[in-house]
Amino acid sequence: MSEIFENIPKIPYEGSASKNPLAFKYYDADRIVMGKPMKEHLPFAMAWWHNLGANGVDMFGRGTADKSFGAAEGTMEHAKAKVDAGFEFMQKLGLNYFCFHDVDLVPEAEDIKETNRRLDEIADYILEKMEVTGIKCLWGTANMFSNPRFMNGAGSTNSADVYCFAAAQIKKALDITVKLGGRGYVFWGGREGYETLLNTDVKFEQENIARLMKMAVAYGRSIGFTGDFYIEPKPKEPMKHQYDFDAATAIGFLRQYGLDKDFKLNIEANHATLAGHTFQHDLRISAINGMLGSIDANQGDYLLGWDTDEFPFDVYETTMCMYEVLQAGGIAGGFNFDAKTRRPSYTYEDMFEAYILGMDSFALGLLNAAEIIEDGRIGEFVHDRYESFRSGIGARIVNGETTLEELAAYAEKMGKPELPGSGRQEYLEGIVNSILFKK
Ligand code: XLS
Ligand code: NI
Ligand code: NI
Repeated sequence: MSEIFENIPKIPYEGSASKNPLAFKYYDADRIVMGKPMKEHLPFAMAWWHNLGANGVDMFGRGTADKSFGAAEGTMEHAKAKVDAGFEFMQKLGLNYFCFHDVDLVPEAEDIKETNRRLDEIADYILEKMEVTGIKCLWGTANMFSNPRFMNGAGSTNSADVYCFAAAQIKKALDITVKLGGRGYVFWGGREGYETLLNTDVKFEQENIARLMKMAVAYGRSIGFTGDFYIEPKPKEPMKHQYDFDAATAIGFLRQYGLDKDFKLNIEANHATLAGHTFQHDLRISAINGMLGSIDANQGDYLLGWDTDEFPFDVYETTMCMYEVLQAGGIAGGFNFDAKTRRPSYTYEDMFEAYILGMDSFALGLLNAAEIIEDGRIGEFVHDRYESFRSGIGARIVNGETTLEELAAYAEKMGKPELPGSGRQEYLEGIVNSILFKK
């Protein structure tokens, strides 16, 4: 088979002094960090939709990038050309995983039976490539937000017929995910929300979403899916208000409907910041609840209020992300680059340079986070900050041995507590800088 990215070699690691745009500066797959090679800490995945589909189209203009890969778009030849391009791309970058929506793989037909036939055909084709290359599937999902039928959502729609259509898509997407050995299955509820409460029964819609997820879990387990289901929280866009607002909201929902044993979260950086949180915040909330499943690795723009899906560049962010991941003992999922090149970056080289940036930013994040942990000053500070709860009245509170009356009596006797000790934020931020920047 002829090469698609003809002038692009396999991307080597050359170190931080390298000026070669098509080389890794920090991502050294086999370098051992805290006892494990980088590639195991960082199971990177290619997002089929952005990398092989997004052509830079926006609300003001048509695409700038050619993603036809030599075939007419909307055909099965094109679907196969995307597979060829995708596997060549992943191999050249040393990416070991990919993620997909059903409609990223094949053009949707008028009749779902025909769409499903096409999905079977492409899945066989992908499987052959997986066997030859050793590349694996990180997760699959069904696109239940683009087609006009989903204008009012999928699980949250007012139409029982549309709900059944959503079920059919999930069933098939699960079949394909299982066939390709996917580690996870994602629900991103892009249109599971509302525009106005004047026409919406929120309670009913949320219950219906839970019913659909329960059926998905039952079906998935019945066909041998042993991985995690994920909710990918996002507060808004495309809907004004989305039900899976952030990690805390999604965890509450999963627990309320008894879905928390089968589900974890897929945390996307840009979604966390849209919710008014840091990326690190949503990772921490997921991790402490045993819900940190996978990561959509991208970044937003603090000046723009939408999901810009940029490639990770901000090394403070990737450092804090990896600080959370290392402390959580790693993740069962991976790091999916749910990111696209900017509209004026329309060449094949741009596609590679974008992934190199993202992978290098996370490699730097990993190295920095490992050093912060090994340095120990920050961990020790946090530990010491709660010292007053390790003995005396504090220890008795933690052990559940006190009553409110007793604490009130203790306070009265004490008179006035001392100030709780400096938080020393500036000192701690200085430690982070001294680890990040060694001039
Ligand atoms: C959109 C989401 C989407 C999910 C998969 O904002 O990030 O790409 O990751 O449906
Ligand atoms: Ni997103
Ligand atoms: Ni995403």
